[in-house]
Amino acid sequence: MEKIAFITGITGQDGSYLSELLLSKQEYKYIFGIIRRSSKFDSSSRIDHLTSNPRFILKYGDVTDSYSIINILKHISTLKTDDTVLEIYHLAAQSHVQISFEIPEYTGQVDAVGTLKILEAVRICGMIKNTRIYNATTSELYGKVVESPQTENTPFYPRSPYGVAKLYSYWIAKNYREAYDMFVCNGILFNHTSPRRGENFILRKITLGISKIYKGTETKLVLGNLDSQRDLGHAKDYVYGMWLMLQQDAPDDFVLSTGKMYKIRHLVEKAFKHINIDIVWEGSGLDEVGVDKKTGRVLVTIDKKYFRPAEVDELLGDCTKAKTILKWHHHYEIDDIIKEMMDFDCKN
Ligand code: NAP
Ligand code: F7E
Repeated sequence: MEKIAFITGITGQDGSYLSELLLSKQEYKYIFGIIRRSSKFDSSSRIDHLTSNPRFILKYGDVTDSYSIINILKHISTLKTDDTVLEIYHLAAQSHVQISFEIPEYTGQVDAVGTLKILEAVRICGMIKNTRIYNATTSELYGKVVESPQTENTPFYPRSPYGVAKLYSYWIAKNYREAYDMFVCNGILFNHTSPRRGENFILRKITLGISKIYKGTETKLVLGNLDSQRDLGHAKDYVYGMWLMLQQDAPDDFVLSTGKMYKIRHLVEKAFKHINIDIVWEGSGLDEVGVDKKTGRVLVTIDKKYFRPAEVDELLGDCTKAKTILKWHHHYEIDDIIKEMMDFDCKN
C-alpha cells in the first residue's frame, strides 16, 4: 500500500527518529515535514543527514499559520491517488514545561490551537478519507496524579500551561474522531529522551553538564527539584509506538511508558558513575549539594530558578493496553539510555 507521511515537529527529537523510521520503509513514497524560519542556520541539525534523500521533503510552515498547513496538504493531494494513505504525525509543540509558565499564551496557540488547525485543515481540504493522524499528547495530562500508575482511564489533572494546552489538544482530537469519523490517535507518552534531546530537559542537561565537568570546561551542575520522579524511556522506542498506532484498524488512545520511575537525584548519581564519580548528598533544601565522595568537591548545587510554580511530583505509566493491542514494549532501560547519552556527550 502506497503511503505519504507528513510530520509537524520534524526538526525535534522525535521528528528526527520518526523520519529515519519512515524512510527505512519503502512504502512511504514521500515524507513531508515543516520547518520554521530561524535566524540560526543549524536549527535543522537533527535531520540534516536526511535531506539528500529525494523522498524527504521539507517546506517552510508553522502550526500557528493555517495557510501554510493547507498549502502543504493541497500539494500532497496532487501527489496521491485515492488509495494512497496519508499519515500525519502531529508532533510540533512548545514542549518545555517550565518555559510554558513564561509564555503561556504562545504555548496555548501552538500546543492547543495548533492541533485544531491541523484537524480543520484536513477536514476543509476534504482529506478525511484515507488520512490517519497521530496526535502527540503527554503524561503531563496526569500532572498532580490521582492514581498510580496512570493508564488511559486515569483522570487528568494538568499542572502547567503546557499540560493544560495539551489537554485541549487531546480532547479536540477525540472530538474530531467522534464528530467527523476521523482516524486520530492520541499518544499519551511518558518522558522519553536520547542524545538528540533538547539541552534544557533534565537528563540531557545532566549528561551534557557532567561531560563538561569531565572535560574541565565547567565546574558544577546547577539544578532544581531533585525529588520529582519520572518514567523515562528512549525516543526510538516511542516513535515506533507512534507508528504502530497508525497501523491499527481503528483509531484509539494509548499510553507509552516503561513502568519504572526514578528520582532526578538518582539519575544524577547514575550519570556521574560513568566518569567514576560517586555522588553523596549533603545539606537540605536550596542548600543541598552533591559532593564527590572521594575528593569532597562540590559538583551539584541547587538554584531556585529551576523550580516550577507548580510541580508534577511523580509520573509512572501503565502501558498494558499498548502491550496487548499494539504488541509494543520498550527495549531501552534507563542504564542503557544514560550510557548512550554520556558516551555521546563526552565524545562530542
Ligand atoms: P522537541 O524536541 O521540543 O521538538 C518540538 C518540535 O516542534 C520542533 O521540531 C519544533 O521546531 C517544532 N515546533 C515548535 N513550535 C512550532 C510551531 N509553531 N510550528 C511548527 N513547528 C513547531 O519535542 P519532542 O521531544 O520531539 O516531542 C515531540 C512531541 O511530543 C511534542 O508535541 C511534545 O510536546 C510531545 N511529547 C514529548 C515527550 C518527551 O518526553 N519528549 C513526552 C510526551 C509528549 P523548531 O526546531 O523550529 O523549534
Ligand atoms: O523536567 C526537574 C523538573 O524539563 C523533569 C517534556 O518532554 O516530559 C517533559 O517534561 C523533572 C521536573 O521534563 C531541573 O522540575 C530539576 O520535575 O526534563 P524536564 P518534564 O517537565 O517532565 C513530558 C512528558 C512532556 O510532555 C514535555 O514535553 O526534572 N528538574 N532540575 C529540572 N528540569 C529541568 N528542565 N531543568 C533543571 O535544571
